[in-house]
Amino acid sequence: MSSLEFQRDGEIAIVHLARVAKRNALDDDTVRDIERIFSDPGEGVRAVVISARGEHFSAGLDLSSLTDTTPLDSLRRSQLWYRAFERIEFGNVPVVAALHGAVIGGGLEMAAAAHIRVADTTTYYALPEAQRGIFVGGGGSVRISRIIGPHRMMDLMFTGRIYGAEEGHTLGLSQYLVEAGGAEAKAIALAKQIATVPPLSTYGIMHAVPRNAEADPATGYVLEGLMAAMAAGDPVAQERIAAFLAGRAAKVK
Ligand code: 1HE
Repeated sequence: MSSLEFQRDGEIAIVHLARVAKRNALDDDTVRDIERIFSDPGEGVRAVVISARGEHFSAGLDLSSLTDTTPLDSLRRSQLWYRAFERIEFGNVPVVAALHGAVIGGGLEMAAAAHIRVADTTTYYALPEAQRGIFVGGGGSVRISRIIGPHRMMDLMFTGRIYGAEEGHTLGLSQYLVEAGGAEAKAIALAKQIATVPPLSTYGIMHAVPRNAEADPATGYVLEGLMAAMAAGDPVAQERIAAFLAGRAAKVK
């Protein structure tokens, strides 16, 4: 693998962007590797952390890909990015992104596909595409605008505005904000906790929650009810409920 590192730690896997000399700018090979890894993170993997080597999470699209490009080349690249980030969002396992430094352009589009984002205080967010005369092409106008709202996204794109870690956190770009250098450790701890959620509940959280947020309510209730019925009938749920009723499981305090 050219610019990604893959490590196993029990039931979790840790993927590092490791193209430090180019500030983890995403070239086609890297995005293909992301598609491949997240399509099949490995037998027994129950959660994945995506983190980055160096001072920055990612400088976004490798802008050298755009020299001598045609509209069709760019369209094909977007299709590749859509497939890769769809594998993060709607693959088999939850993904926790550990952010630090620059989370720019396509780097933010990739992070937006993760289920949980942990940022440290060095993190900053920007969408400089339009400043360069281009446009988001990795799903950002769908995913980022859902997180922060289309008007905030328009502001970022029109003005080149940068959000710091605190501001991004307030707007939902991260669910956790930790001290400088602490994002990866926190992401790993969260991934290990997430790995204990039984598979049917995990499936519902990953696949039903975001779909139902977009669905008409009547359809959403049917999907949710079916998901709840499947999960409750699973032996692992029966065991866990029995354990609580017998006083053997943790209380919610
Ligand atoms: C790059 C890229 C890149 C760095 N493509 N080569 N993204 C951007 O517009 C962000 C552009 N990058 C930056 O603003 C800065 O590089 C950083 C703030 C991220 C880091 O600054 P710094 O001072 O630590 O590093 P540097 O000296 O700017 O960069 C180190 C090297 O990485 C240098 O190459 P070198 O051969 O001269 O050593 C840079 O040219 C190279 N580099 N970023 C290519 N992005 C599917 S649509 C998505 C569209 C987008 O993502 S647009 C956003 C593009």
